[in-house]
Amino acid sequence: MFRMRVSAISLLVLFFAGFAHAKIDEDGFEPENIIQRDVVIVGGGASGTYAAVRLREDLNTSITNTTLEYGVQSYMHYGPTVSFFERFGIEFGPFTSRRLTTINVDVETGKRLDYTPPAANETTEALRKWLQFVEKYNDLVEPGFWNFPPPDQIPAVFLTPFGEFVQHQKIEAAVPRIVTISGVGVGSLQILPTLQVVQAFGLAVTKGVVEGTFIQPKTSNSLLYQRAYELLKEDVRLNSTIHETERDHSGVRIVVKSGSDTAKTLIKAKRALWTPFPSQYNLKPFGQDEKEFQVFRSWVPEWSYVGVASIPCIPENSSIQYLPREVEPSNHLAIRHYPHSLSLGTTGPSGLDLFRVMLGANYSVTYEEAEEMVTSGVQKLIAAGTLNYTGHCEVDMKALSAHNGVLWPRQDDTLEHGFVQELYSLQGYRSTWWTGRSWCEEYSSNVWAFTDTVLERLLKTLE
Ligand SMILES: Cc1cc2nc3c(=O)[nH]c(=O)nc-3n(C[C@H](O)[C@H](O)[C@H](O)COP(=O)(O)OP(=O)(O)OC[C@H]3O[C@@H](n4cnc5c(N)ncnc54)[C@H](O)[C@@H]3O)c2cc1C
Ligand SMILES: *[C@@H]1O[C@H](CO)[C@@H](O)[C@H](O)[C@H]1NC(C)=O
Ligand SMILES: *[C@@H]1O[C@H](CO)[C@@H](O)[C@H](O)[C@H]1NC(C)=O
Ligand SMILES: *[C@@H]1O[C@H](CO)[C@@H](O)[C@H](O)[C@H]1NC(C)=O
Ligand SMILES: *[C@@H]1O[C@H](CO)[C@@H](O)[C@H](O)[C@H]1NC(C)=O
Ligand SMILES: *[C@@H]1O[C@H](CO)[C@@H](O)[C@H](O)[C@H]1NC(C)=O
Ligand SMILES: *[C@@H]1O[C@H](CO)[C@@H](O)[C@H](O)[C@H]1NC(C)=O
Ligand SMILES: CC(=O)N[C@H]1CO[C@H](CO)[C@@H](O)[C@@H]1O
Repeated sequence: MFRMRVSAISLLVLFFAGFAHAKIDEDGFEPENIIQRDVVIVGGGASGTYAAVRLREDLNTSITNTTLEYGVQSYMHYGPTVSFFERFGIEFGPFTSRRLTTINVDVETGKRLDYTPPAANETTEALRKWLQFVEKYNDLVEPGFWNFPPPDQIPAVFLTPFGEFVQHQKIEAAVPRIVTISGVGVGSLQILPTLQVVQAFGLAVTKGVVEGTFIQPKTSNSLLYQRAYELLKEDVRLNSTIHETERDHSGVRIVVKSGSDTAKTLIKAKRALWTPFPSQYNLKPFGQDEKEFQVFRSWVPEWSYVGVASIPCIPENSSIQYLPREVEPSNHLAIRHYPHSLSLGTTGPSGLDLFRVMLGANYSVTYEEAEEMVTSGVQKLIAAGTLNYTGHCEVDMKALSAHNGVLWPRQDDTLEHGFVQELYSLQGYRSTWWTGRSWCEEYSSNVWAFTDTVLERLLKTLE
């Protein structure tokens, strides 16, 4: 992970003083601690890795990079996905998921809920309607929001609260599938502008579900990233911390410290490409100016954990869904009407009692609290007699990782005041380009397709 440390004073100075006066003193760096590149990429996840491979290998640019992390479950047959796999010799096949028996329980008590989910044919029917909707507007949002209409021309449906939209279109039956796959809207699904649900569940992913065309690497999801790392490693600085940044129209200068190295390194690049989610915490040492701060200041934080736990008391091949009681008897739209969501589903291999843990919350949750929420969730099942199991059940968390993030601001009139245009006006501003899931639809394939559209524009400015 990439961690940031920066003093409040340098933040104030960078923030308020702008960049007319250089503050990073180059004379303080030994020549071997100065790196000069065309592009420095911050963040080595899906979009950062993709951009690095494309820039250095295909677009003949020199880069400097930071972290690399893990992969996901499945991918869409969309954009550059297949060619990116092929480039690294990643064999893939159709995605198959395990058949699990769902047990819906009350998130507060662990008691089995009297909830009837939509029938499979109803879900399919509703998803087809959603598909028609996202297909109609796809050009406005994918790849990326470059063509998004100005405030007075935004389609009204995008601004409609999702709950109203769903009722009007009578597509309630699509809701459980949309939220299970995307995790969208914890605590606020019904009031989200429909546009934000489109961002979380757009055309490519909907097609993947309706047509059953998801793919997955044959060996592992991380192989792609391992091979990309092997290829790029000369230009990668893992576990680095940004200390200070100066950006202006002529280029960027970033001071980083890597791992346990004591010396700081000065990276001078013509352009920066930022890929992590743009929270105030992440951006602290990146020297936001007033214009950037106005765009990023009021994004909505969201807490999310994914992990694997051994839970011997839950029957194999089940999926426990913790839902608010309001879903009874068949109120699909209420499925996220609770400040957190939790699900536990068998992962296999058989006999090991392993469950994938997915936890989302609209309030701050630490690692310790996340673990505690899982353990107490399991104890509730036992106390409520849902599992036909008495006695102690030892929950052993094997892995747990945070996927927290920030979402677009949610004040009623944000979109109507041209938020999307203001966001995209930052592209190229102060020699800085931006990619990653905060800028487009949120799946790997979408992020890769969008990254190509950013690189194309970035490179034009280097000509
Ligand atoms: C539980 C879960 C399941 C998912 N399943 C799927 C799936 O099946 N299929 C799919 O297509 N998509 C899936 N996704 C979405 C997918 O993970 C994202 O689309 C993709 O990772 C987004 O890429 P990104 O580059 O924006 O962000 P990331 O891949 O998260 O990369 C951001 C990188 O920046 C680093 N970073 C963070 N902060 C800083 C900082 N301050 N400075 C420097 N670096 C920093 C991070 O460590 C990370 O390496 C899933 C997501 C989650 C959370
Ligand atoms: C890549 O850049 C180098 C150095 O600028 C140049 O010599 C080389 O011809 C370029 N290659 C391609 C394929 O553009
Ligand atoms: C789903 O199937 C049931 C019976 O199998 C049928 O009554 C119902 O009309 C179907 N619904 C849709 C939306 O096709
Ligand atoms: C979190 O979700 C709850 C339940 O839906 C809601 O009442 C509350 O306002 C949400 N909080 C935030 C900060 O969105
Ligand atoms: C990252 O760097 C810190 C020191 O800044 C060190 O303690 C830690 O072990 C490093 N982690 C990895 C994975 O290299
Ligand atoms: C769970 O499903 C797998 C196949 O996916 C099967 O091999 C296994 O026997 C099942 N376990 C139980 C307890 O039914
Ligand atoms: C518990 O037992 C009841 C009655 O035999 C059964 O209907 C139910 O499915 C069992 N629950 C689990 C989780 O196996
Ligand atoms: C371009 C760049 O920063 N390259 C560096 C990547 O990281 C390795 C190891 O820290 C350095 O040796 C490279 O110089």
